[in-house]
Amino acid sequence: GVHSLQKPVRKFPEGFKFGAATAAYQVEGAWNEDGKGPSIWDDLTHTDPSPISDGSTGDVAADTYHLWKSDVELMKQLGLDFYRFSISWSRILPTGFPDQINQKGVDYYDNLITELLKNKIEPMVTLYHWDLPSNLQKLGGFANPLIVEWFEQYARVVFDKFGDKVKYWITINEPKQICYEGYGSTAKAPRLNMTGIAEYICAKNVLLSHAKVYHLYDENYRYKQNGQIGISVSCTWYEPASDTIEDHQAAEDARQFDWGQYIHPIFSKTGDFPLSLKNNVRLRSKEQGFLRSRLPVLSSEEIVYIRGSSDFLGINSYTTKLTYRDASLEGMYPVPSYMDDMSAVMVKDASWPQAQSSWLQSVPWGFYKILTQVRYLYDNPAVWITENGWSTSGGLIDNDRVKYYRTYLGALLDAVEEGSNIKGYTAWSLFDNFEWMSGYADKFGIFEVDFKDPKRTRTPRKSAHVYKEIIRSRSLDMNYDVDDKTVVAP
Ligand code: GBH
Repeated sequence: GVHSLQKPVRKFPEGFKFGAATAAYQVEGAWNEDGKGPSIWDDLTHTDPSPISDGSTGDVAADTYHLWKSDVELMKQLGLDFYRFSISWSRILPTGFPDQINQKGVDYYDNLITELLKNKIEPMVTLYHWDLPSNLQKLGGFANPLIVEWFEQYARVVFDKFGDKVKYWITINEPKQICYEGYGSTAKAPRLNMTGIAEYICAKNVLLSHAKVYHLYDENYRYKQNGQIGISVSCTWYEPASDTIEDHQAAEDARQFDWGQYIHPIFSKTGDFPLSLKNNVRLRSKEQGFLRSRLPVLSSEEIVYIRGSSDFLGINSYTTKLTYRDASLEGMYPVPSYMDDMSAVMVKDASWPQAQSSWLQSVPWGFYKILTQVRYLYDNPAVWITENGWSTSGGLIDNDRVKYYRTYLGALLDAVEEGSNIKGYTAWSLFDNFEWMSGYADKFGIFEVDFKDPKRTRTPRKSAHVYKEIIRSRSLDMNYDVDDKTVVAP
């Protein structure tokens, strides 16, 4: 905002941490090596690749399964304080269950973690970033309430193996994307498309799975392992498209569906799903002839069990949408469905800078509003920005990405200066990777990866040089410049 223009060089607070992130299926490759079992993403890409824009798979991806050691060297050169990555559940437990523990999978993560620590880079580990073991999906995945036990059993193995070395845990990456995109639509595996039904069953089960593993850690591991555990929620800012009450309500509904659905039960004083979400789904369900709301009830025990079950809030934030209400659009969404329950229309603004990913526009003030709302609504929780980043179609001179990072970090500093309790920031992504339905076409890396090269050569982009300087100086200098020649021909 205005502040960033006033001060060309701004310091980050004492102790603020900088990291970069990846996720197992998006970077590891080695999909069936050394005893790894299949996941729903192996199944999707192998059985019906048609929804993937370039027909690609994560079979090899950025090959971090083999390149972890030189990758840590790159992270060290970049100066990262921490590296956020996820564990592939089926690499550790090929069947999904703890009857078989795959020692080679354990060794892989153990080597990576040990190498990170040797180089003074903290591991921040996500337990689940969308790659459910295939067997568990056959049993219904997150639509089966037993997922809570399965997830706990998996987490137990992980805490036992790595908990002495890992001090930052994230249970689940982006519950809404798991539930709405995977179960309530076809946007992500398992593409269940049980609109208006499965995404809400999933929401309850995801929240309980998260809370179960939080309590497991809190009661059985924290006293000896002394780490912190939280959840990462994707937060888009929804800005009313006009000043009408209707558009303000539409934007508020969109926020509560998108992230309030998951943050409110954990971080609000009262717990439970947000009232507006409960009301919207209950009214629509009734109109449609359902005997109960399609949004499952959380019992008073469950509300208490979920409330407070996080040491910090992980925020993944990328963009902003204009939001309005339009009664004439009745019939636009399937019935029943999440989109129909929300009945808000979300659009882009042609004046905002556009990334390679169609959904992604640069709106730093929207990021500021997210951070301010979270501070206000949930009593200023400890926040880690666990993802933020920009996609291009390629190239090493990524001035648009540099600008995106700088302006978003400026917005973050605005929020910090107003009191937001933000502990750290994570660039998505360290490497170009398998960008889900966009395959390898949307490139998010601050390091380029050459996917045509069997060696998967990595090259730092201009943004990596700029990020390195931000980390080194612990400050944001809008005038710091990197000569393009040093980027292209180092
Ligand atoms: C993250 O999700 C993921 O955690 C990560 O794996 C992924 O690679 C990264 O972002 C980049 O995509 O506006 O209706 O078109 C980001 C989640 C994805 C949520 C796009 C909103 C747009 C839906 N966001 N999605 S829409």
